[in-house]
Formats: sequence, C-alpha cells, structure tokens
Amino acid sequence: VFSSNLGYPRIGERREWKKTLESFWNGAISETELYDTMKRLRLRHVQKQMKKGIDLIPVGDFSLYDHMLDMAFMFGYIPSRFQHMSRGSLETYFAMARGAKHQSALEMTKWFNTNYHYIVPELENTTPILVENRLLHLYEEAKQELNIDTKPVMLGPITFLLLSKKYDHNDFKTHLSSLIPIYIQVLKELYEAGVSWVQIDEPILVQDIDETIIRFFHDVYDAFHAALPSLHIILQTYYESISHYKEIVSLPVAGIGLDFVHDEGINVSHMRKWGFPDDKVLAAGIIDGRNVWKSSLEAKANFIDHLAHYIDVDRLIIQPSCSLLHVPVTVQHEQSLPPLLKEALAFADEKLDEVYELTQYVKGDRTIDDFRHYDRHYQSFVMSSSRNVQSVQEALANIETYPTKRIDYSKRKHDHKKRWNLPVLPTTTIGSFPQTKEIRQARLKWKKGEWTEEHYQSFIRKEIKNWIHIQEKLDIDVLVHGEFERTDMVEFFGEKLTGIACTTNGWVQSYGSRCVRPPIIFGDVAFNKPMTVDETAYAQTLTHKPVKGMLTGPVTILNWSFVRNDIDRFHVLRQLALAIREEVLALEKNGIGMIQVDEPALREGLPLKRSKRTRYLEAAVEAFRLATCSVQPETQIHTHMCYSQFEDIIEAIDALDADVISIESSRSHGELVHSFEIYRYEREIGLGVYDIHSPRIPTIEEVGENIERALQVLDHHQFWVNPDCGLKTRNAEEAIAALKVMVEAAKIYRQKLVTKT
Ligand code: THG
Ligand code: ZN
Repeated sequence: VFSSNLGYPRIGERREWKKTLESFWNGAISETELYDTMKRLRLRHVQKQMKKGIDLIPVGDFSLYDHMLDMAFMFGYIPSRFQHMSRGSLETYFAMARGAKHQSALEMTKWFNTNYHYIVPELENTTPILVENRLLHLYEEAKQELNIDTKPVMLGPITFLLLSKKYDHNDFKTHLSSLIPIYIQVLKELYEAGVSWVQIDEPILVQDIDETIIRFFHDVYDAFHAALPSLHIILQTYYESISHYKEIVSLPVAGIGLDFVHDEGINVSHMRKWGFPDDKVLAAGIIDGRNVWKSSLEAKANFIDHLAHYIDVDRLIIQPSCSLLHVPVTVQHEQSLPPLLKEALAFADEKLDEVYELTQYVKGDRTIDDFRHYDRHYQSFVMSSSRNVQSVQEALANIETYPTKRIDYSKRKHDHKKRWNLPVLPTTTIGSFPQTKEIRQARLKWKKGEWTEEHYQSFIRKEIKNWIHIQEKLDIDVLVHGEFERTDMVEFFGEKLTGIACTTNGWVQSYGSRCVRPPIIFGDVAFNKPMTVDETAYAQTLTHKPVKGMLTGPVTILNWSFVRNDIDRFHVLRQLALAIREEVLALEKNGIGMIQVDEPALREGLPLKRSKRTRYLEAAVEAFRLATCSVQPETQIHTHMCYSQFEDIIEAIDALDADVISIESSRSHGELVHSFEIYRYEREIGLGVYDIHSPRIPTIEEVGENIERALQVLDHHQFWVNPDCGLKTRNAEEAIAALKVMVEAAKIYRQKLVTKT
C-alpha cells in the first residue's frame, strides 16, 4: 500500500508563483530569475509532500501557466499564427497563453466541472513531434536535487485530443496514431531513467463517451503495454464515476485510479458488480480534492474496510479524489476565520496529512480509535448552531409559499415600456467599472483600519459620482453605480451574508496567474442586512436615468464557493435564493426599478453526466425565480451570463423569466446569434457587441456589424446594446473610449431603424 497525490497547487503558500509570473511579464525579473524561482517552488512542493509521508509524489503537475498548454507545447502543436516564433521558447509559450501584439491567444475554457480554466490546444494539421521530454527533466530534477523518486503525471492522449480543437473530428484516429509513438517515446525515456510509476490522466472517461472512444482506449493502452510491459502505468480518472468500468479495468495497465468521493457511490457499485482485476492496483481517491472540509477519518477507514471486500488492501493506493489544484494550499495562514470553523477545514497540505493517516491505517499502524480525536473537530462543527438556524429551516420548509411566478411577460412588458420609455436599442453596461489601483489601495487601507469607515465610504461615493457623470456624458440609457465597493462579485456577498465565511489567503488558481478566493458556505445562509442598497440608491439620487441594481445570483454564489457537505447542495441553493430575494426586495423598496441578478456560472455548473442535468437546471431555474419573482410587475429583472455554449441550456434560460438578459458573446458572436435562429426567444436581450477582455478599442463598424447580425435574428424591440461583460479589468481610458464607440454605433442603427419605418 502506498500514499499518493495526483497534483499539488502551483500558486504557493503566499501566491509566490503568481507574483513571480507577473513580475516576469512586467519585465521586473529576467527569464533566468523566472526559471530559478519556479524551480525552487517546484522542488519545495515536492519536498513538502515527501515530508508529509507521500510515497508517490507527482511531477509534471507544476506548470508555468497551464497543464494542457504544456502538453500542446511538448508535442509541438503550435498554431500557425505563432510559427514565426521560435519553437519551444518561453516567448512562444506565453504568447499562446496570453496573446501577443498581433496574435490572439488560444481560447480558454473550463476544465470539466471545476472552476479551473485550461488553454484549448489548436491542432490544425500539425504533425506532432517530441519537442522536449518535459516529464523526464522534472523527474531527473527531483532525483538529482532531492534524491526523490517521483511519479511523472501527464494527460492521456485521448483526453488531450478530445479537449483540443481546430481539427476535423473525423481525423481523430489519424491524430491519435501520430501521438501514440510520441507518448511511447516519452514513457520509454522515463522508464530508462528509472521511473517506476507513471500517472496518465484520462478524465474524459467520466463523461458520457461512446463505444468508439472506448475502442481507442484499447488501441492506446495496448500499444503502451506492448512497448513498455514493465512500466507501472496508473490510468487515472476523477470528478465522477467512470461509465465503461468493465472495459476500462481490463486494460493492460498496472493500476486504475477512481474517484470515490464525487461518484455518488457508483464506482464501488461497479466493483461490487464486476469485481476488480487481481493483477492491478486500485488508486483509491478517497479524500475530497475539491472541497475544504476535514474528513472523518473513521468514516474513511470504514470505507477502506468496505473496499477490502473487493480488493486485497495491499494493492491499494490511498490518495485524494483528484489533483489538489482546486483547493487552497494551507489552512495555517488563516488568521481571521472563527476558530471552530478553522478547525474543521483541510486545504491541500492538511489533506495530504489525512492521506498519510489513512495509509497508516491500511498498514495496520493506526486503529479507528486513533482517529477519534481528529474527527472531533469536524463533528463539533457539524453540530454547531450555525448549521441549524431555525428561521432558515422554517423558510425552507415553507418554500412553496414564496412566489416563483410573475404575471405574464407580455403584460409586464408594457408596464416597463411606459415606466422608462427607453429608445429602441437601449444602451447599458454589465455592471462593473475599472477597479483601479487607487480603489484597491483604498480598500486595503480601510481593511487594515488605516481609513475609517466614513473615509472609505466617501471615497466610494466619489467614484460613483464620477462614473454616473461619465455615463451621462456618454449618453448611456441605463446606468450602473460601478461596483467600486466590491472586490469580487461572489466574495462581496460572501462577506455580508450570514453562514458564509471568506478566507484571507485561501487562493485557488482560476486561469493563468489569476486566482480567486472562493467563500466557504459553512452554515445556514441568511440575509442579514441590505448589502447593496446604499451605493445603488445613492447613485440613483445623482441622475434622472434609471440605475440598475447589481446582484450576484444564487447559482453563481453556490458554484463559485466551497459548500458545506452535510446537506444537499440544492438546499443550500434555496437558502441562497431566499437571501438574495431579500436584497432584491430591499432594492425595489428603495426605488430601484431595474435589478440585475447575474448568473455567469449557471452554464458552468452543468453536471458532467447528462442524466444529472435536468435536475440541476430545474434547481437553478427555481433558485433564480425564488430570488426574483417576488417583485412588482413594473420592476424589470435583468440577468447576465458569460459566454459558454448556450444551445443546450437555452430553454432553461428562457425559463428564468428574466425581462432582459445580456450574454457575453463577442468572441463567438456568430455562433450565439445562430442559436437564436433556431430558438424563438421572446424577451429582451443584449448580445455583447464588443469584447471587453481585450484592451483594443473597437471600431464603430465592428460594433455595427455585431448589432446588424443580431438584428437579423432578433426583433429590434428586443435588442439591447452593451459590452459583453463587466469592465472592471479595463482601465478608465479604455472603458470610456470603447463605450463611446458603442453608444455612437447604437445611435446610428437607431437612426437607420427610424428611417426604415
Ligand atoms: N469571481 C469568482 N470566480 C470566477 C470569476 C469571478 N470564476 C470564473 C471567472 N470569474 C474567472 N475569472 C477571473 C478573472 C479575474 C480574476 C480571477 C478570475 C482576477 N483575480 C485577481 C488576481 O488573481 O490577480 C484577484 C486579485 C485580488 O482581488 O486581489 O483578476 O469573477 N469568484
Ligand atoms: Zn460576463
């Protein structure tokens, strides 16, 4: 029996990784300094895992940006627009990740059902080659510097290809055939260097894949086995149960890695039904790699005893359910969490301690009695009063008394037209305006106590006033206050709602060097006091134009937080919905007539398995409606979603019954517009008319084209003109210049529509 880890967070205890990367990009440190610091970090992580008693320590999980990009780079999949740059250079690598002056970056998309985003490789018709055996270097580095035999980790060829794009999927087989010998080359060099265990990740196995794909698994792993019969390959899966268990466990590999935490018991039931081959090890993912709670070691030990019915425990590897990339590094540096809560948490480092303890249990060096003390912390938290708030429980028990239906859209539509009398193609923004350095510094000073509450509030008001003025001058029709008081759209509400805690250092990589601190939903969630009314109502006093209230929706708060695991997630969702509902009503009561409840994460939360999607979407729609349907007919509800394939959820979007939706779309405007050719959407809608992610100022023609294309499938009475997402990552100059273009373009089209009719 071994202890193992699948991947360790890259960012470092104090986000050293992020800071190093960004200093390199800013030109503050040299390439050599970058490499040196990164090497130090990488080795520190290996050493730390060794000290924690982990036998199989991953290498290859560390990256200078993203592990998918690393694979593409290693195989020479360099899109043609970068081919004038030198292959294998750091410049090319970062240009692919972040774009260069004249080359757009590769697309980024969500990694399975996690909140991590990977770079999508573009294969074009590149013939792959082995540019550099990265894994070999990493293995040798740890061996030479620390004398540790590590376990190289890489993504398997099938998952790699299925997640890549810009190739004809009929050519899948051809691409696979050219990749197999390269993988074999990599594995062969590893084997010759003395590697005994290799982890090959094929998370695609947890999705609904068909027989053809399974046949490719035979091709690949038969080929690996034929070439390297003595190398111990662990075929690793995670995030869900695997769908073709019987076939997969019969592949000629040394071990199979299964997630026993996020599989809803299905992986074990497969084992019960089909057994587990007695020539393989089972890499058992039993510590939750995606949440932040301590495990009950007693319960986990019992689970191991249960596994012992199907496998000889000597052939077990004890490990987290997936890479620890998705959790913060350590609880140790948290200073402001309530002690009882802190004691109930386990981030990456603490999870590895749990892995070690359970491995000792399998070895017979621990008994369940030894775990009682450890388990008490979490248990006392589970029992704590924060998880049993009577008013919340009662509201939930009477959930059907809360409205989830407004009067017909066709009726309230007229109220809205009368109330605001907006021009056709009304202009607005998504909500946030630039978060400048001054704003961040102000917040920091206030948090440190250097600024009084009043000082900070008046600073925020000054910003609001300035931007209301700017919006009026730009002649935007529906204004926003700018969200200067908010760090992150989820964290802000996390700080204010009862039952949610925010960490000071619980960073998790979101993409590239960008990190988020997901709030921890630890107890029953409740509205405490108005969270956004002061700023919004203040903004409204400054203008005669409508100011939209801006809230984050319940689904997004749920999906971007760490969630308590003692009750059904959908119960937590309802609690969040009722809390946001209170805020919606508070805004309405204070004269705010348009309220936007953002749900950028709604599509993201879609379960990997098709069979689970309906229930998720129903719960999401219900939550949104609980939050928004209690308003008066004349109140206009808006929502915003960031772009992700909408075709498969458009009915759910319709069912939200929001009066106006804005969708991020400029990067694939055509595709999105196309989905409205097929589906008749009746409500008002803004398809983002320019890309806010780029500092480039769009031209009137570009914006016009986007408006025009939308008007081909949507009625002009339906269409709003807005940027495709919030502007907080832009600077003021860029934001203003782009909005100016946007408003001008809208006016031109308004004029055209008038002359046409
Ligand atoms: N908030 C939360 N989760 C998210 C997003 C969000 N997940 C998906 C998507 N948006 C990810 N996008 C981003 C965009 C920017 C940043 C993080 C995730 C970002 N982070 C700062 C950084 O790393 O420098 C945080 C620094 C800070 O606030 O001090 O810029 O919007 N919850
Ligand atoms: Zn967005």
